Amino acid sequence: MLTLFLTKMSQTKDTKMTIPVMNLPWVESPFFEQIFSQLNLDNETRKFVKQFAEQGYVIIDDLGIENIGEIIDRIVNNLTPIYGDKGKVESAWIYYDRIQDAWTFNQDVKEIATAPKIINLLKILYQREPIPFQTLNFRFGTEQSTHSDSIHFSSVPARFMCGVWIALEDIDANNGPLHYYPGSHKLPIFDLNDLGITGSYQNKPYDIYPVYEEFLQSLIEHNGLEKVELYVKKGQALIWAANLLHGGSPVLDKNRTRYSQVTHYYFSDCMYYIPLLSDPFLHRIHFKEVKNMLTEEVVNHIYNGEKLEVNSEEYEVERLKFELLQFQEQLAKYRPIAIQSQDEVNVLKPQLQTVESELEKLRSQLYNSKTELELLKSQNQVIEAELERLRTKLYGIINN
Ligand SMILES: O=C(O)CCC(=O)C(=O)O
Ligand SMILES: [Fe+2]
Repeated sequence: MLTLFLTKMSQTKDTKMTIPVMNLPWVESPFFEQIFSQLNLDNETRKFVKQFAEQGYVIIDDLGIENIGEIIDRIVNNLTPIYGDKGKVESAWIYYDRIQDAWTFNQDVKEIATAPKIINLLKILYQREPIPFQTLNFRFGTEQSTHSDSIHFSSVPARFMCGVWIALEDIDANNGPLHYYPGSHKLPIFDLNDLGITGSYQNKPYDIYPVYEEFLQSLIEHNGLEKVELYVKKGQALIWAANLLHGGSPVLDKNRTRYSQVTHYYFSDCMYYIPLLSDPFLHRIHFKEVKNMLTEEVVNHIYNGEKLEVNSEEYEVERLKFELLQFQEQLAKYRPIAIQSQDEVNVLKPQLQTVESELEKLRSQLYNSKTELELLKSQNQVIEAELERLRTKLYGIINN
């Protein structure tokens, strides 16, 4: 099967093509129809390419792997005991029902992710070397809201990324099928900056992620996009384009599993980064270290053919510096207030002391007055008794 045919063609002098060679996957090129019409492809390839270019996805009935049924059963059996854990296992991450990069310890997962048939199909679609760089294994439907993988994994030039999703058991409406919106890959790629949000240096980017998800829902409604759920049999697969909107539908039957495996692919000769955490115009790009499963090597970042040194840790250092700066700013803001408060305390303290001694004086005056009052009261009683005695005496005299 023809794979990397396009570069050769566009370089051939005697070709009729006068089509600009663009920094875009040819299946996403504005010149796709012209390129396509001039290529001599067999019918099967034509159908495959056209479906992907127009719809942004294609369903693959078999991965071309012998004993695929046994391989899938082994994956399910071997991963089942570790689902539910949380933590890092060598280079893999287990997060309850999601295992990231099981390919690093499970040969069967890797075999599916690097299946030669898929690699060849991706070469046809992208005309560059596919780089399988991440696997995700799920045991239940993810119920993940609709998104474009382009906000998580992007490239320069854009759109050199895709996902391949394989059913590890039969999927129907009840066990949380994958869903997607045919043709949505043709929309512009949106990131947080398009929504007026600065995403870089976020400590918890997923706190702001719902804003993006809600935006996509509005976009879908506004464009009248149609949702399709993927009901496939064990072993069938779906390839989706970088910007195809997709997600996980609700799990209607909570007793059902939905074993599945996704591989994310980049393509050679690009720069790779995470838009969700980047603001290129603030010089903040979260470059991604990309390890190619096929070679087990970290790939080069390349810009227009030129290899660039990219330090993925630099971003983290800069982010921490930024955080420190913010702390310092807060400190600078509150310090004068604190100093002022201290000054005020210093002024108020003697005033308080004066008031307190005054209060003490008044208190003792009050005490003295009280004793005086008691004294007068008892004198008064003596006088009144004397008066009463004299009064009685006087009445006695008068009455006699
Ligand atoms: O499997 C799913 O439900 C969604 C997976 C997904 O969105 C992805 O791996 O990019
Ligand atoms: Fe995704």
